[in-house]
Formats: sequence, structure tokens, C-alpha cells
Amino acid sequence: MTAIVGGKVFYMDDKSQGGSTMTKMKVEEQEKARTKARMSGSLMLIEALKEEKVEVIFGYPGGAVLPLYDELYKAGVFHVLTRHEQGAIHAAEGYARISGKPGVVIATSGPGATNIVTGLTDAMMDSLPLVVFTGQVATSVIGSDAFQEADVVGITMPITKHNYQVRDISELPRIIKEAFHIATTGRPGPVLIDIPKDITTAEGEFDYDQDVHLPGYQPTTQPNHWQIRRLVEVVSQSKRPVILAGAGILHANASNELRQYAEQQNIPVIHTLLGLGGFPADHPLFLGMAGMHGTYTANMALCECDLLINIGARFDDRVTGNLKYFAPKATVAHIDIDPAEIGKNVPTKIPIVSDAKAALQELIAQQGKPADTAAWLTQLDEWKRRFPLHYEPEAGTIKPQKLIEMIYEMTNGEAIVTTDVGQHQMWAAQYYKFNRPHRWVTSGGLGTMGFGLPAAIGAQLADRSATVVSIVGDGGFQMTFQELSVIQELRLPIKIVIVNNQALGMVRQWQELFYDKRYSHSLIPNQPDFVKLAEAYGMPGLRAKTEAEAAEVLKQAFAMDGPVLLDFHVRADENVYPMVAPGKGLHEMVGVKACEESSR
Ligand SMILES: Cc1ncc(C[n+]2csc(CCOP(=O)(O)OP(=O)(O)O)c2C)c(N)n1
Ligand SMILES: [Mg+2]
Repeated sequence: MTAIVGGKVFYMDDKSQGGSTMTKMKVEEQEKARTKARMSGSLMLIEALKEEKVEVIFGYPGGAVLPLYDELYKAGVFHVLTRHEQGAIHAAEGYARISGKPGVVIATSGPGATNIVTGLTDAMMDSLPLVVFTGQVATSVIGSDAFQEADVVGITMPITKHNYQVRDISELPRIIKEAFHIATTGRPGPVLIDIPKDITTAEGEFDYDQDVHLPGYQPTTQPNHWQIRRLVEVVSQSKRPVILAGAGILHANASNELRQYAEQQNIPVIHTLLGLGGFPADHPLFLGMAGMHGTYTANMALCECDLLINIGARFDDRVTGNLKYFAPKATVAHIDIDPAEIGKNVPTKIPIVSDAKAALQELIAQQGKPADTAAWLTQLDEWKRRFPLHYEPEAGTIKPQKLIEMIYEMTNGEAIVTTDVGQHQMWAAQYYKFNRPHRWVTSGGLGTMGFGLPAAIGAQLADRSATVVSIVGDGGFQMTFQELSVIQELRLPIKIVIVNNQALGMVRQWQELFYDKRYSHSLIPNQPDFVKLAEAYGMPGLRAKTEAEAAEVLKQAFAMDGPVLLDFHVRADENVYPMVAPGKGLHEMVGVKACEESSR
């Protein structure tokens, strides 16, 4: 068995935790001997996970991984049995997002493996480091349509950063070591290792004490000095520069450097959806989120800027809108660890292939002449004041935007927030003001409904002392709510907030705006009783239908120690604004309201 003590996981058989009196030398000798020992493939996997200091595995057993699960049992590794493999992989993503360490997943062959396809794609799109082990039928029957055989390597080839099938036990330690290396270096991503059942029982030498040798994989992490010099030069001459910062800032732990650089050069900062928290939302230089549901100021700044410095974002179409109208007046500089992203969507004058932190450190060290941005910042402040995010308050109901603001206040803006995908996700991004990095867990690139609840499990396990709020849609929640069982079992104090508009709200919004209000299969007036569902899973459930009730149940929920499910019946016909309609440019936002009062 395994115990969690103060947020740390201890392997019961790990003697090094037990106050051993062995000298350092003896420990080293023993370590060496252990790394060369002969053992089964299953045991090798467990030893490798120890070497990699893996704290938790998310998984689900089955025939092809039975030998492995038997070793897990004996070793007492901390393994979370989710109730669906999709839950396991989203939990691993949440864990990776918050801890910065790779999330580890085990699934069995065939349906176990195919159940993780969505999560792999999600992690690939959002650059999350995962190491995923799938069972496979024995090598002797691969290709014979054996029971629970699926071509997992073929299926997952385009949705993993790299994948392997182990064909010989001697390869296993090297492959696992490479997988962790590839998942966590350069642009992070998911790596899958498919292990046939006979490999898990075969014996071989466990040599983990070897260097990773991958001549074809050498990510560039340090910026080219001359490109940095060019950027410094261009910045000093610009009048309307802006930084567009993506999740690359978070992966590189470069929030401090981003802030230092922006302040040194007086350059305003815009975030992508996934970058939120990389730059403090309450900083005077922050303009908000860009894109389809971005702020007026962020989007107009992208339209009007003369220099656009993209750091760790990939010019996703949800951010750029119609590329024809994107940043038309700007010289574009792009700092990215992945060279394939530079120039992919937007012509780029200054390409800088680098880790975001390293590039920012070098930019700061250059101490270039700051741009004269005084007039630009005055203009941006005027936009911020005149066109803030806006909704009409209405106390008799619950306005979803107000609900997010209430949660923000209740948690002092300190919570880890996970979401599903849809309107509630956009409202959370707009109205929960993230001042700190690594507090925001959402499915950006793939837009995966059902992500929020299992991701919250991983996030809470990565940071046991954090307040975790999972803001989910009434639609998305029903895609993975079986994971309530895990939350209850582990007594994770997650506050689950269902923004219940009795609809697939974002679909309903598009149908209202672009399909003449033909609400084809998007209204769900007969949602189940979510409070009773919570009770069925052994946790309290609370419901609110007005703002006053919402304030009351939030107070109750956050005073409770354990998990709580909150069912908020919000205004069902509320839309997310501003909005850039598909195919439009960022300047064509609709739903922007001038705040004349404050400009008077
Ligand atoms: C797995 C999956 N299926 C379909 C979609 C398409 N889709 C995007 S948002 C949305 C509606 C989500 O409804 P809900 O979870 O209730 O959130 P709301 O928009 O109402 O806040 C749908 C169906 C998706 N993103 N993911
Ligand atoms: Mg909904």
C-alpha cells in the first residue's frame, strides 16, 4: 500500500524513506546493483517509475496489463483507479498542468487504449507532458486480430509526440527513459509506450543508468543572439508594440521574466486562453485575453499594433480570427521552442527558436532602449475604461458571469480552476482574474467536453493544499461524471460548480446567432437531478436558482472540508460576448458595449 503524507507519496517498500543508517556510498552501490538487476518487464516499469520519481499513476486494469497490475499491487505504488480511461488521461493532464511534471497513465489493450485517444489528442494540442503505457496482445499474435487487439501505435501516431511498441525486453528500460525525456523536453507532449503482454512477463536486465541518445531529437532551447539583437532594435523603434503570451510562458516557468521584460520595455501584454495566469490580470499593462471571446482592448491592440511579439503561442485560429485581417500593421516576432510553429499561420519577420525563459532572460539582459509607448498606453487605457467586459446584472436569476465573479471573490482569486468546454469556460476565462501562473486548467486546442472534472482530480493531487474549483457545463459534466466516485473515494475537497443552463449552451448560442434560432439538439430541459446524483456518490449537493441563493450555497460549500457539488441554474439564454464570428477579423467583434458612464 501507499500512504499520502502531507501531499507527498511514499512507497511503503522504499527503504530510503525509512531512516536508514546506510552510508552514502553504500546507498550508491546498492543503487547501481539495483539498476543492473534482472527482473520482469512489469517490475522494470515500476523501477523506472521510481527512478523518474513518479508520485501517482492514473489507470485502469485489464487482461493485457494484469502482470503489470500484479507488480503494482506488490510494490504499493500510488495508483488512482479512475472509472473510465478517459478520466485517467484527463486527470494526468490536470496533474501535469499544475505540477509541471509528466502525468503517467496505464490502460489495457484494445478498448482501454482506444478510450484514451481523446486525451492523447488533447494533450498533444495543449503541449502537456504525459507518459502513457498501454497493454498489447502478446508479440506472437500481434496482427492476428487477437482478443482486444488494436493497432494502438498506428492509431496514436499522429496524436502523440512520439510512440513506441516494445518488441524485445532488452529495449524496455531505454524506451521508458527516452519517453520521459521526450515528453518533458522541448515542446512538451504525450509519449505512448505499447507493451505486449509477453514483454511484461519476460525477464531482462534493468539498466536505467544510461544516457539518452537521440541524435534526431535535439530541441533548441537557447535563442540566437542575432535575432535577439534584431528584436531589441525593432522594439526600440516601435510605437505600438504588444506581447501575445501563450502557454509557452507557463511551460517554461517564465512568468517572472515576462513581467520583468514587459515592465522594462513598457510593453502591454495579451494572453491566449491557455496562457492565462502567466501575466498578472491586475497588472496595468495587461489587456486581457485575445480572440473569439477576447476583450475589446486585446483584440483592437492586435489590430493596431506596429510590433507583435508572440511568446509561446501558436497563432491558433480562435486567437487570430480571419488571418487576412490579423495584425495588419505589425512586424511580427515569434519566440517558440517548436520551430514548426514559426511562420505556420502568420508571416514572421523575426523568428526566435528558444525556450521562452531563456529568450526573455536574454532580452532583459540586453537592456534595450525602451519603446516610446506613452501615447499607445494612453490609447489602450482609454479602450479598457470605455469597453470593459460587460453583462447586464439581474439579481432575480443567476447571471453566469456574476457567478464566476462570486467564485473569484470567495476564493480570493487563488483557486485552481478547471473547466469543460463551452460558454462556462469562456465566462471563467473572462471573469476569473488569474494573477498567478499554474492555476488555470482548461482544454484549449481540442476543446474537449468532459475534461474539467477528471482534470480537477489530477490538479488536486498535484497540489494537495490548493482550493480546486471545477467549473463545468451541464452537458460536459455528463460526459465524465463517473469520476465523482474517485473524488469521493479519495475525499478530494474539490468544489464542483455546474453552470446549468439546461443546454449545450455554446451550440445554442451559435444556433441563435448563425442558424436563425433553429435549436437543433442543443436544448436539454430535462437534465437529471444533479443534487441527488451527488448524494448517490456520497457527497453533498446544493442547488441555487437566484443570486442570493448562489451567494448562500457558495458560502456553505467553501466552509465544507470535503467535496461538494453545486448545481447553479443560470440564465439559459445568456450569450458570451464580445464575439468574433467565424470568418471575421478581430476588429469585427460584436456585443461590445461602450461604458459611457465611466468615460464621462
Ligand atoms: C466531446 C465534445 N463533443 C462536442 C463538442 C462540441 N461542443 C462545444 S461546446 C458544446 C456545448 C457544451 O455544453 P455544456 O457542457 O452544457 O456547456 P455550456 O456551453 O452550456 O456552458 C458542444 C456540444 C465538444 N466541444 N466536445
Ligand atoms: Mg450547458
